[in-house]
Amino acid sequence: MHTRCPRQFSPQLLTFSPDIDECRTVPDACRGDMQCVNQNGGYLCIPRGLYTIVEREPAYSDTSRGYPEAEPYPLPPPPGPVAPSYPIVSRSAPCILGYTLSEDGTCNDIDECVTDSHQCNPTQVCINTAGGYTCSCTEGYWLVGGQCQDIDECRYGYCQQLCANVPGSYSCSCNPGFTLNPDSRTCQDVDECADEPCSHGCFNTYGSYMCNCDEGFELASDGTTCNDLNECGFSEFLCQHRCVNTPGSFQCHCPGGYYLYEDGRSCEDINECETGNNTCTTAQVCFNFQGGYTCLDQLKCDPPYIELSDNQCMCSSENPACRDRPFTILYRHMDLSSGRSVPADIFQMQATTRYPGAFYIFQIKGPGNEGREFYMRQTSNVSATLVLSRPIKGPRVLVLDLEMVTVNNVINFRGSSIIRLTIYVSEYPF
Ligand SMILES: [Ca+2]
Ligand SMILES: [Ca+2]
Ligand SMILES: [Ca+2]
Ligand SMILES: [Ca+2]
Repeated sequence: MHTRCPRQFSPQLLTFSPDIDECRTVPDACRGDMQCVNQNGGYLCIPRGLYTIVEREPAYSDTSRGYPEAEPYPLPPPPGPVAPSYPIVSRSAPCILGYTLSEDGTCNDIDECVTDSHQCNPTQVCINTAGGYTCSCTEGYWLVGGQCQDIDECRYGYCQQLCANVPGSYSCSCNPGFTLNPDSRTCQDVDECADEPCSHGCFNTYGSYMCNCDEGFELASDGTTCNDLNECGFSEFLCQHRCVNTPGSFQCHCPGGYYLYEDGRSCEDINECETGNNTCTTAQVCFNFQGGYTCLDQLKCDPPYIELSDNQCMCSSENPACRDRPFTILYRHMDLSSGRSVPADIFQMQATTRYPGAFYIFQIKGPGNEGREFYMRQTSNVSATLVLSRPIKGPRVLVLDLEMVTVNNVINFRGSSIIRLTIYVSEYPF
């Protein structure tokens, strides 16, 4: 029988015409894990392992699908064989299978998809081909047992972090601290520090970030703000006198009469007599002590005493009024820190003249030692030490008369002299 169909549309003639094997000639005809299967007049890309041999026209084509071709992921086991579909046509038709005779006598391809003469499964999509048709699955589905089933992309690790499978597709998302890349699959760390979430320092980390604080601050429980450290609360010994907390630091303060030493913590007495920052007149003598100073008036000896030197009064033995009075009164000044540990030797006195056969008695006389903070300890025949025996609290000014009695029994002599010691006790133990 003669047909007037164009030669190139005749499947019978195609069978005999030399087909080009694109799978051999075209480099990378199929990408990824797709296997190239040569066809008459073309080739197919199908997932590897599904078919080892494809005969004639396959019952389905997967070339339109993007996933398995683009992404080399493992695939499920191959489905069962699918019967090729051909339209049923009358043997008496003048055209070959799949073609129909038109009014002008030519054979035209039957669009089985339009004429509804295909046998594609309802889940499948019919694609018309020259002389036949194929049943295919839409994107996101694959053929399993003749049915198009959703590909569970999550099962095959399409997403780097979080995956949600949906019919025909999937969607990736990321854990907190990550953002989805433009490829919609991989995730990248968010640089949270770019938004300056920390009140002080910020360190970006993979999947998170960390705040830190400047010196003198500590991280609050919210992990981002910094609270001042109250250094003064750490130790009461941080400052010698008073600690004042400041944001990020602390400051030591000293009482009046002191300056803050260069260590920033201890207090040193201001020597007002040396700095000149005092109110003493030229007639007075400036006496410095811990935390203050005093101006000593020029010595005036009360009669019958007469002035012997700048700091000593004398009562002449020739003066009857001087009988039973100390021969000399020597004026001395010293300072003493409050709370000084006891016992402490604080003052030494010594006989300056030694009479043959004489001995000496040292004692504290008069007011000034009512609290019995002091006693005299004789250290030799001619010397004694004033000992502080009880803690003493300032500010106080004490005046002690330290008496040295000279006794000479050979010549029946008894006389005394006094050191009038003024002690300035500071308010603070420094
Ligand atoms: Ca899916
Ligand atoms: Ca981060
Ligand atoms: Ca502080
Ligand atoms: Ca001073």
